[in-house]
Amino acid sequence: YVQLQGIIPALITPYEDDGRISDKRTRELVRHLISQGVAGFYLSGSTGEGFLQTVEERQSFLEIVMDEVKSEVPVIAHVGAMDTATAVVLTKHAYGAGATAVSAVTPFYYKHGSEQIKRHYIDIAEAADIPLIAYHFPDMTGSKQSADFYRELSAVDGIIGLKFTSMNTYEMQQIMDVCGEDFLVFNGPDESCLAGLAMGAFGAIGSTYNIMPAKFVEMHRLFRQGRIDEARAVQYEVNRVINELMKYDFIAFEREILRLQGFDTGLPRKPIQQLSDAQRADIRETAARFPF
Ligand code: HMN
Repeated sequence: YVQLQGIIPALITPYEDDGRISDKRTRELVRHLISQGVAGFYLSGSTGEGFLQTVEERQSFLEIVMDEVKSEVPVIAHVGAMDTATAVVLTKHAYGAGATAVSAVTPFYYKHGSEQIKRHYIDIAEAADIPLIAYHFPDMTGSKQSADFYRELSAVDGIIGLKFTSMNTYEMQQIMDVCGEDFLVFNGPDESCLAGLAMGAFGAIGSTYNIMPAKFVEMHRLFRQGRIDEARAVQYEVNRVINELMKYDFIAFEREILRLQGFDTGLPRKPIQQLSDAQRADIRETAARFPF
């Protein structure tokens, strides 16, 4: 899995102007991001709007990306869903499509006990012979599992790691400590990517890597070389953009930035924020101040 050790965009899903998933725009965005040095792709997660798409759309999007990537970099398909059956269907498909791994957020909306959540993950892991990366995102799912829970998961055959999306790097470290070195933990929050790496994250999966890939790839390289002061300067730089992003829905903001960078990805699906002309102008001004 050493290839996954880097900056992995949680890919925006490019749509046509009429809202259908765009084959052409997807290929263009994927090519561009590979040229910027990203380590792989994470599809159909929060950023990819997987929860606003049909199962068929998620499947066809993965097929387009697999075809464009041609094994140059690993592809992780997020298969998470509220129900186990959907996650299993998506997992079988991802295996057939040749994805490197699947990932699944803890089942959300209903409040399940940890035994049920563990069962959900085991059912996904058993669905196909493809590695599974669990996904901890308590702010979004309302489900917060303990380090002990992840220790049990890490003992399950096929469950190889965790995407950890929370600012609490202490909790992340506690999980890494009990799960052992072979369990790959990926940093979720881009605004504290360097902190996550310093604490031991194997790689980083995030949404702003769609719009600032080269900056984060550079930061990661500096980190690996032990040039921490320089890496920190890059983190400060990207965080000024993330501060601007926080004024908007992050997906709406990133689609607008991508459009200004020459990659039209269409509008996010409702109910995600639809930007007004004034908001577009404000984002254009941000993009001019941070030309990367
Ligand atoms: C995904 O699409 O599933 C993600 O990788 C989510 C990712 O961790 C992002 N978190 C949220 O969307 C809340 C971050 O990349 C986040 O957008 C970034 O740190 C800016 O806040």
